[in-house]
Amino acid sequence: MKPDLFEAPDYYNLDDLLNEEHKLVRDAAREWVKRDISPIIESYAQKAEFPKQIIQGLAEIGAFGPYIPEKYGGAGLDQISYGLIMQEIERGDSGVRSTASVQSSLVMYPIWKYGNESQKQKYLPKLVSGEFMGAFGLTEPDHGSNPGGMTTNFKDMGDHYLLNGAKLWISNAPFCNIAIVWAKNEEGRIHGLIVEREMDGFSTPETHNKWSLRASSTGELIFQDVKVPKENLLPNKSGLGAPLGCLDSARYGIAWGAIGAAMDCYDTALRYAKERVQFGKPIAGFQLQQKKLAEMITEITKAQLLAFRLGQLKNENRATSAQISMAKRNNVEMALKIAREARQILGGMGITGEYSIMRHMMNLESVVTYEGTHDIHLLITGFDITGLNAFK
Ligand code: TGC
Ligand code: FAD
Repeated sequence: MKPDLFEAPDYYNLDDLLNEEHKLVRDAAREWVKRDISPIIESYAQKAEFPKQIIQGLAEIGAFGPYIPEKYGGAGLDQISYGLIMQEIERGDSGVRSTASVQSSLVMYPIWKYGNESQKQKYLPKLVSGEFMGAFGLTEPDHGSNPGGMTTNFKDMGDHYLLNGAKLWISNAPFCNIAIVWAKNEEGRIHGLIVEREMDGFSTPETHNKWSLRASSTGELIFQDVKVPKENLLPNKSGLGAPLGCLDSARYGIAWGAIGAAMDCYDTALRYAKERVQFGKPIAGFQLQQKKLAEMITEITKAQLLAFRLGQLKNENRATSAQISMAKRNNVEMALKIAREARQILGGMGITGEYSIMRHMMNLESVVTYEGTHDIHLLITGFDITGLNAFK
């Protein structure tokens, strides 16, 4: 792969809106990606393997639960810092950002928000440091966009719960130490359970042959009469709103992360277009290529503004789920379109692993599907503005 010459585009001087802490956190993540991700990521994606050695570095740049309070080992950062970290990591690779998103928003967040004090003390510091890695099991083979229909269930056996069922498409599953599993009790109410790898009857087979997120490890969570101690139930929230609340946090991070992938594609295409000579001049001098590049920077700038404003609203606890859906949907679609256009600017070179663009493009096909598909987020906006629910 070519050396990482990335220069972040900031067409509207958005840096002026960031405070010193934001810039420090962002720059540390940016440097780490340049040093520890860019040189290795292509080969891990080619061999479809998660680079486990990066877990320590992710912990050191604060990528695991950056907003978790210091008393649980977190950095206590604000939501804009969280977004900036996701942006920088996804500039390197969406799969690496996935690992950090799941750990932060889908494992630490529910323990922090719905767990009791002893669960927080037991798990959060180990998740912050990367000693424990987590997975989040919501999706099932027959229930993807409609998680409320899940069939994974647990029965009260007096001194423990008995868990049965299966989850599919679970990021981090093959190597997780714990999984937050959403399952129905005997009354059909959804609860979150903390399932530990060592529990008998729990297995996590890996999903192979993905063309997307190849450097991220994806698998199943299978529960066959798993005895879960009663103290592993998250006591402070139940119902579908509990997992959906975690998704709000993860979708917010993705809205920022997608900007990183788009920035990398744009920056690569701009540099290439200025260097590549055809018909006696750099292809950047042709109007058709300028149109592509000008539209890219316009869309990136709009996405940056959307994410920044959403971050302000999140910091004030005023961001609605529908606003988060709009940003996730818009920014991922923006990044996917930019990846496709950038790939064309590089001509044949664009399909090789010498450049990051094709890997970003393939990754974004997952990002546009997980955490709520492009269609589902449009319907969430449709419901919000009309008051009419297209899901029912
Ligand atoms: P609905 O009846 O509308 O709602 C059920 C209850 O949930 C509440 N609610 C929310 N609460 C918090 N945050 C949200 N975003 C919420 N949206 C809804 C709602 O108020 C209600 O509460 P209550 O108290 O009245 O019961 O539910 P529905 O069954 O009609 O479904 C709605 C729909 C389709 C929007 C939702 O189910 C959905 O978002 N589907 C998409 C599924 C999805 O996003 N799955 C993601 C799986 S995790 C993943 O992909 C991780 S990838 C990680 C990575 O690698 O980065
Ligand atoms: P389906 O729900 O079957 O949808 C298929 C198509 O139908 C889509 O185009 C969808 O938009 C459309 N559709 C569905 N319902 C409607 C409707 N009402 N109106 C119009 N169109 C509709 N899940 C987890 O729980 N944890 C994870 O860690 C996780 N990681 C993932 C990692 C990867 C790489 C991938 C690919 C997925 C991951 N997922 C995870 C699962 C992901 O959230 C689901 O794939 C996603 O929610 C869509 O579900 P589905 O694939 O079953 O598609």
